[in-house]
Amino acid sequence: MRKRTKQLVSVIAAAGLIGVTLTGCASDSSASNASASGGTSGASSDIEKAALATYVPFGQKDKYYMFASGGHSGQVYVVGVPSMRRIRTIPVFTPDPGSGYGFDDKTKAMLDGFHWGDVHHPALSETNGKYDGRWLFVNDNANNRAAMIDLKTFTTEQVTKPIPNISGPHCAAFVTPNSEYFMMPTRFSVPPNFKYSPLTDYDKKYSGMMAAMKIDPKTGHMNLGWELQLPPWDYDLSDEGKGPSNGWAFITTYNTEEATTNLEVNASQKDRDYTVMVNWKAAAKAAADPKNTYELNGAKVLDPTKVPGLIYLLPTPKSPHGVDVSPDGKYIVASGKLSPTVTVFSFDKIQKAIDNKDFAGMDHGLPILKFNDIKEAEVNVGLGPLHTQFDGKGYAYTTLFIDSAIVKWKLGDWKVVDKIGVNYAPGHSAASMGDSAVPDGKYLVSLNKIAKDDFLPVGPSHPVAMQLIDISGPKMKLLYTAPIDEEPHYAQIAPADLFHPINVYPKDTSNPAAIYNPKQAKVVRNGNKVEIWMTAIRSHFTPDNIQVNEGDQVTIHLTNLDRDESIAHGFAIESYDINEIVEPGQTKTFTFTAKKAGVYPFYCTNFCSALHQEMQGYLLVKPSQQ
Ligand code: CUK
Ligand code: CUA
Repeated sequence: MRKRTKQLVSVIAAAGLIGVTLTGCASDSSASNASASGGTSGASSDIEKAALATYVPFGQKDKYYMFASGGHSGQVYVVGVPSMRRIRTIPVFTPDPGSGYGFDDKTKAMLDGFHWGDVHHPALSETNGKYDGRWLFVNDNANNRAAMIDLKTFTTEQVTKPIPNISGPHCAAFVTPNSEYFMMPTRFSVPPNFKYSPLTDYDKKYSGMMAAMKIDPKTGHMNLGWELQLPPWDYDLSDEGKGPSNGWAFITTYNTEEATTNLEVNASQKDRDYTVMVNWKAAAKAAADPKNTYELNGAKVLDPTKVPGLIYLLPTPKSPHGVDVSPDGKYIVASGKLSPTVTVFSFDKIQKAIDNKDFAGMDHGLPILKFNDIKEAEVNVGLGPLHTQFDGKGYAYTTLFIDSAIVKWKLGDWKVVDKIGVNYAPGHSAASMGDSAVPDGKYLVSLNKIAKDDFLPVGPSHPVAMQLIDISGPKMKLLYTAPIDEEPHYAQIAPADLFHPINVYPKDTSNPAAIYNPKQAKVVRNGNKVEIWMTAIRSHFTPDNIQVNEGDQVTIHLTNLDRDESIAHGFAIESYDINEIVEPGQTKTFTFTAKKAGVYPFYCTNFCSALHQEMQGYLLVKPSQQ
C-alpha cells in the first residue's frame, strides 16, 4: 500500500495537483481497476479523477489493446487503454531496423521493393461478430495491398502483392462477421490496372471495384477471391452488416457527379450521393459460377448489372464519408460531411423496399431505392459529421470534424443527448469493442487530426492527438490526451484478455534454416554462394569470424538460442546497411552480396546482457584478384 501511495502522489503531482488531499486514494481499489465510471472516489476535482482513471501503476497492465493505423507511416501502433501509452509499433508496409523488418529475406520479399504504405482502417478478425484476437488486417491505400498481422507474435505475417483492378482501397476495410473476407473496395475509379485512357473516356473506360480477399480460416492469409465491378464513382468507406443485415456490405460514395478535375467543387454538386449496398454473400455465391464472371488481369470479376440483386443504391446526403452499422445490425448510419446531419437507414425498410421492387430509377444499371421509403431518421448532429461508433447501450457517437466535437445521440429517438469538445478536428473515433456486435460502452478514443497547442512544440507539425473519453456514464468525460505519430485514421479497441502473444518462438526442427546447437554451426560454399548457419546466445555468435570473397552472395541463417522472453539479439554488419533482429527462439535468413572487400566488424545491436558489447565478430571479405 505504501508503494501505491507514493505512485499516486507522483501521478497527482504530474497532473499539477500537488497539495490536494489524498485521503482515501491509497486504500481504494487500485487506480487501474477504476472502471471507466467509478473507482475515483478519493478524487475531488475532475482533473484528479481523470488522472486516477487513466493511471496504471507499475505491476499492473492496461485493460485494453488499441490497434491504431499509422496512416502514411505504413505502420500500426499498439496502445494500452486507459493509460494511452504506446507499447509497440508494428511495421507493416515500411522497413524497420528496430525489429529487422524488411531486412531479412522473408519480409524483404513481402515488401517487394516498396518503402511505404498508407494504412487507414485496421480490422480485427471476428468470430460470430466478436473480435477473436487472432489477426489484424490492414489496407494500403497507396499501393493497393492488404496485410495481416499475426497477434500471436504482433508481427506482420503477410503483405499481399498489389491487387489488380482496384485503386486506393481507402474504402477498406471490414472483416465479415466470421472472418470469411476482408473487403477492399476502391477509392478512385481508374481504367483496370491503370491502363492509359484519356479522361474524356472516364464514363466508359474507368470503373470502381471491390476486391473480396478470402481469408484462410486456419492461417489468416488472404487470397483474392473475386471482384465486383462498381460504377465510376469515388468510394469512401464501408462497413459490414451484422445480425439481420449480416451478408450485406455498405459502401459510401462521393463524386457520383463523375468529375475528373476540381473535385472539391465539381464533386459537391448533387444533393445526394449514394450508400452502395452489396449483397456479398450472394456475390460470393455468384462468383463461384464461371458463367457469371469475366477475367480481368487475373481476377474473376462480377458485373452487377448482369447478376441482379447484388447491389442497391441508397440515396445519401451529401458527399457521405463514414458509414456505420449499429451493433444489432438494424440501422445503417451514413454521415454527409457537407450536411449537418447523419442519415439513418432502416435495414428492415430497405428489405421491404427491395421486396416491393419500388425503385426510384436506375443509375448505371443499378436500382435506386427511394430515400423516403428507407430512411429511419435524420439526426441533427452538427457540422462535419464523419464517423459513428456505438456503445451497445443504445447510443451512438459521431465525430464532428468542423465543430471539433463528439456528439452522443440515442438510437430510437434520434436525439442528441450530449456533446464534448475535443482538440481538434476528429476524424474517426474508436469505441471499446466498437465495431463488434457487442460494444462494451466503456471508452471512446477520439482520433484528432490537428493538435496545435496540446503538447510541447516540436516544429511546424505537431503530433496528432488521441483523446480518451469515458463513455460509461450519461455524460462523456475527457480523461487523457496522448500524442502519436502520423496518423491514426482509425483504431479498434479490444479487451486485453483476448490476446495471448507468445514469449518465445517454438523450436522448429523441421526448418532447414534453424539449428539449435552452436556445434551445428557451419559454412557451406557452393560456387560464389556462401551459406552460413549461425547461432546467437548471450553473448556470442557462432561462428564469429566469417571469411568470404569479394562478390560472394552470402546467406546467413541466424537462430537465437536464448529462450528467455525479451532476450533478442541483433546482427549488424558495419558499412553493409544490414541490421537483423532475432527474437528468442527465432530463426531468420538474410542475404547480401559481399560487395566491399575489407574487414567489417559485425555486432549485436540489441542490448542483451552485461557482455552485450562483447557480442561481436568480423566479416573478412578477400579482394578478388584482378
Ligand atoms: S478516413 Cu475518415 S477521417 Cu477512415 Cu481514411 Cu481518416
Ligand atoms: Cu546479443 Cu546484444
